[in-house]
Amino acid sequence: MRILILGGDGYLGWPTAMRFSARGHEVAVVDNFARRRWHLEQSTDSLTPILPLADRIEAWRELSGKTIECRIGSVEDGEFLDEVVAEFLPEVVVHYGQQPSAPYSMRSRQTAVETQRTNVLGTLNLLFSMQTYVPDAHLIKLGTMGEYGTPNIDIEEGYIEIEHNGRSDTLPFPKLPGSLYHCSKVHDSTNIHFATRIWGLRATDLNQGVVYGIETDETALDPRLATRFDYDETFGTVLNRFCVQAVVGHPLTVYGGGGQTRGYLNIKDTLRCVELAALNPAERGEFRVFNQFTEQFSVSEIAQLVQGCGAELGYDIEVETYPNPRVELEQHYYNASNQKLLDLGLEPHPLGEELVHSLIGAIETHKDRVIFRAITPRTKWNPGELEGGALSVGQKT
Ligand code: USQ
Repeated sequence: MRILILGGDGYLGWPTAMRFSARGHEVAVVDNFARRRWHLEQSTDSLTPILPLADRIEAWRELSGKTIECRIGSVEDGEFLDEVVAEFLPEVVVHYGQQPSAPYSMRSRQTAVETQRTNVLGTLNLLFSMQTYVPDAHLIKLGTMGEYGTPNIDIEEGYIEIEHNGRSDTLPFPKLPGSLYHCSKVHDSTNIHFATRIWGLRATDLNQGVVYGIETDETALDPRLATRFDYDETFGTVLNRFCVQAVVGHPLTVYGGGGQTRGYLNIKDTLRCVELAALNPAERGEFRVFNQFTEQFSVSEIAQLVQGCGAELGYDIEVETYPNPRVELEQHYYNASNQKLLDLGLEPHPLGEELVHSLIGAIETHKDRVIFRAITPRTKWNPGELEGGALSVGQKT
């Protein structure tokens, strides 16, 4: 297949590009290096040294004998996207080209506007480019489990059957996003669903949980193929952050009560899920939603796991409760369905001691690159510190 990957220089985009290329697909990547720029602006960096995109692609060609095409530009630029889509004529578009951080979106009005402009307008541009040039292509969009929030009912995969005043219908599952980043993903879902219903496009929204891990089959081939690994308060996800904190002797930063429960998955499973979606496309006019995670954990459970595994490796790890900089429920019901990807053949890599040990080992290799100041949480959801934030609306705990 001809597969276009937007955000192909990122944590997930680069390994995905190599995976499809390794499987013999024709791959082109698009990136505007926004993630590298955001790091530069806050004087932080990936823990793993990463090569410039052109050098990574060259290293991949040298090692695998396969070519990955590359276009530099922004998804917010509709003319650029039209050119890329019209020229490459993809059969599958994998869209990771977004601002992915909840804290970044909550830092200021400027970063919130940038997040929604990049994410919402980028996806809208893409929908128009696909409608015009490749209406039969399959859009695989990275959504987020955070679109649903933490409702006091079971979370279904995208839709819920509702009975109301004696009538029933299957409708989009209600959304309670927990940051302006998560809101951008909800807006995207609405626009994509619209484009499938009205223009007959085909799309799969992968509502992904929190991703952890550093290694995929392809990144392990050579250090030049490494993907980025963020641990700073803005772009680092919780398990990756805790493992770095363990190695550098920083107390684990559990926000608030630690009962916040989310779906999690290994980066290796992300690649498999995207591959399964590509191999089993949605129908014309179908907006398919898969919940993309393999297990559920609370933040405290993640901290305990890292503390225990670290102890076995000789680390004396403290777990510290930080005043929660976010407005989120710290004790809540959480039970989300994730059956659809399993039905397509996903065989999860469960989170356990082996993974944490190998993650800590990989981090130790780059320990001298850790920027200590980047770890402490600083971005508050509500700088005014109002009691009982708006997120409690609709919650019964
Ligand atoms: N948390 C801590 N301590 C930390 C960092 C995070 O207690 O040092 C807590 C947060 O308060 C939150 C949970 O851990 O309750 C998860 O936070 P996270 O930063 O790992 O993940 P999140 O902000 O939810 O966002 C990440 C990705 C995002 C993706 C999302 C999936 O950055 O792109 O959409 O995970 S989900 O969480 O299901 O919405």
